[in-house]
Formats: sequence, C-alpha cells, structure tokens
Amino acid sequence: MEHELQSLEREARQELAAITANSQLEEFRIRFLGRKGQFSTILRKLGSVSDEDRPRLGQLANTIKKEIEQLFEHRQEAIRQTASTAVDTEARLDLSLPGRVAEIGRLHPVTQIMQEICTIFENLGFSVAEGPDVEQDYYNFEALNIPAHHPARDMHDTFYVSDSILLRTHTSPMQARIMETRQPPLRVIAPGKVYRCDSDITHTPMFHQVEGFLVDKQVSFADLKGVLTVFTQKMFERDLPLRFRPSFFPFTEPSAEVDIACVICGGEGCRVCKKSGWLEILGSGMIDPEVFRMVGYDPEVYSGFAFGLGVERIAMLKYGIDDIRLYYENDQRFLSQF
Ligand code: 2U9
Repeated sequence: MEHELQSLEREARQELAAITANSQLEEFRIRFLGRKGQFSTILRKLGSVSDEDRPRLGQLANTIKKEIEQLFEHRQEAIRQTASTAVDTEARLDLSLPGRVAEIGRLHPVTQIMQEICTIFENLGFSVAEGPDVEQDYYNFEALNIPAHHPARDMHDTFYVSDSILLRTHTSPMQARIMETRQPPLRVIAPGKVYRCDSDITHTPMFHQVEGFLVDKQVSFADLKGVLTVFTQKMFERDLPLRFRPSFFPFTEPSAEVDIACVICGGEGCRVCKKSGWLEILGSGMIDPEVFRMVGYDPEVYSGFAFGLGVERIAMLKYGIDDIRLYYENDQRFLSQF
C-alpha cells in the first residue's frame, strides 16, 4: 500500500504540472481528490491492513493527500491569474486605434551625397576605386610629394599606428597606388573615410572625401575647369558662378581652391558665406611632375589634373547645416529629414 500511495503521489504531481485550463483542473479533482477518486479508494483499503501498520499508513495517506490538495490550489490560482491578465489586456485593446506605421530605413545623408558625387563623376567617364583606411606612410605622403619632415605633414594631424603605418588622412594614396600599377589614360575617383586628429563645429576626427584625377596627353587646366564646372552645376542643380583661387598643395602645381557663389545669398553676402559671397567647396590643381616621376610616368609626355573634396562639407552647403557633428550624433530628428 505504501508503494501504491507513493506512485499515486508521483502521478498526481506530474498531471498537475501539465494542467493549463480550468476544465483539466476539474477533471483532475474528480479523478484524484473526489469522493470516488483514487485517494479515497486507497483510504478505504486502510480498514483491511494490520492494526500495527494502519496508523503509519493512515498518516502517510493523509499527508500525501494534503500536499496534493495544496498543489492543486496553487495551480488553480496560477490559472486564474493568467486568465484575468488575458481578459485585462483584451479589455484595454482598442482595435479602432490607427496602427503603428513601421519606419522605413534610409541612407545616411553623407552616404546619399557620396553616392550623388560618385554618380556625377561616373557619368563624366570616371571609374571608382576604393582602398584601405589603414595605409602606409609611403602612399599617404611620400608618393604624393610629401617627404618626411615636410611642413605639409603638420596640416594633416595624422593618427599614426606605427612609424610607417597610419590612418589615411586623404583618399589620394589610392590614386598613387593606381598610377603605380596602370598606364594612362586614366580617369579615377577615390571615395572613402579619412582620419585627422581634429574636432570642432567644422571638423570631425573621421570624415569622407572624394578625390579624383585624370591623366592623359595634353590635359590642361581648362579641362580641370570644365569637369569641376559640370560637377558643381549637377551637384547644386543650378548654374553657379565658380571662382578659382591660387593655393598650394604638395601634389599639384599650380593649385587652386574652388569657390561657388554662396548657395544661400547668391553672392550678396550673408552669415553662411561670412559676407564674402563665396563658399569654398574643393581643392584642385595640375598633378605635380614630381608625383608622375614617383609613379614612373614621363611628365614630358603626360599631364593631368586632380581634385579633392570633403563630402560632409558639400552636404552642409547643400542642406544649410552649420555643425558637422550633427551627422554623427545619431539623432533621428536630424537624420529623418534627409
Ligand atoms: C594624386 C595626385 C594628386 C588630390 C587633391 C586636393 C587638391 C584637395 C582637400 C579638399 C578638402 C581634401 O577634404 S579636404 O580636406 N583636397 O584640396 N586633393 S588636389 O590630388 C591628388 C590626388 C592623387 C596621385
């Protein structure tokens, strides 16, 4: 009888644990705890056991029955609570409310402008080349006519990884790599991330550049002006006057910074153009013969032009943004406008 009681207890516990609905609970109660249930049947058999065993077995049967009754009550309460939560939720659910619209993802404004810039140059016959962000000092500086200790290195605020490895400060190293392995005629742009140890409202330590070059026989400054004029017209969707200001870059000679008439005031003078009427948008020039020598081209045979622009800056001018850091704060209110 002791065995019978123990196996009945095991069975009852297992069944209770699997119960999830009130109907199952009631069925359990009748089958195990009811007047004609299995516990009562066993208790009735107590009359036929020896006087010696009866008190012990009687006590065991009562203890097991109480335990199962308690477990039954707990299960009953748990099922009642689950049901009332479901009813509550149903009562609070207003099916007439408008649904939540899932936000559609979009490209970051800098990526959008980068793609626009690349498309304009691709339509002008340029191909696109991408290279490593972690670069050799040689390609970032030496091959571009910026030897060790050249003062131009100071302007680049370089992040060095080791003496000879750095985070590229411009995308021009890619172009040096291309010139080293391919022969003119060439028309290539290099878009990508660049890194400089600098941070304020117009500088972030990482920003995006597109630099480009064209090399062939008899390329002149007029070709450079033509390509950049088409680029600015397409980029700003109007025929803006351009201004070429003499400048200096170690890799181009002569060099020029290019301004467009202020997109805000049209050249009248305003806060954005600091009353000058002009906005600087890119740097450019004719590739220095020294760069040609470094990559093995004959500067007597080939000439070419190059240019470089900051993508964040172009986007700031196009959209009238005055703080570059907004691009990288991940504020949805800002990003969702583009
Ligand atoms: C090779 C030779 C020459 C790329 C050039 C610039 C002028 C330039 C800056 C503008 C703003 C970068 O984002 S910025 O700081 N760039 O002014 N870049 S010419 O000249 C090259 C490139 C490759 C082989």
